[in-house]
Amino acid sequence: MRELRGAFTSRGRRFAVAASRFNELVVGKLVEGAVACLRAHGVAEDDLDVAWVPGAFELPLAARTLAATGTYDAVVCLGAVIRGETAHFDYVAGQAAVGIREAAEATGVPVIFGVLTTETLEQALDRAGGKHGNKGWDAAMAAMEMASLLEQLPKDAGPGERP
Ligand code: INI
Repeated sequence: MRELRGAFTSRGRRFAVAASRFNELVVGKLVEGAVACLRAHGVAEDDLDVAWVPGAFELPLAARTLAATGTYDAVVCLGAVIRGETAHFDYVAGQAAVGIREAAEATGVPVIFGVLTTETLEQALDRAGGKHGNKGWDAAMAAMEMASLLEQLPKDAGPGERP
């Protein structure tokens, strides 16, 4: 039996973060967490790009475009959809989730779902460097783990086209 696990040392790897400006008070903290995590694990400044989109609904297209360049080992999507602020919470959150999964499947590049979906702004802040940690950091960890794991998997096993 072989057991395969992704590693978190990421020196030499390249990552993109797609972040939404909507609820930027929250998302800015998620970005800080993700960037701090990637730097702490050896990712160089030149190997890290952050692209801002208007809202979480736009994350899938940006993520798919970034992933399809073949430049990045993984793409981290960061956003915050807060139910209290919108009647179309379910559409925005649902479409972001589906689109982010599809971006990964279409490209074969890990695209990580780091979108908070909460009832209130307070709950979102709790998860963006507050009492429940920073989900941006967690999303970056998932990106590194998946980049490493995919490198170990047979190259013809996955969907999409690996760059
Ligand atoms: N976008 C978010 O990222 N979070 C939200 O909570 C949100 N609300 O509340 O509506 C939101 N809406 C904007 C949406 O993502 C698109 O940018 C917009 O509909 C244009 O396509």
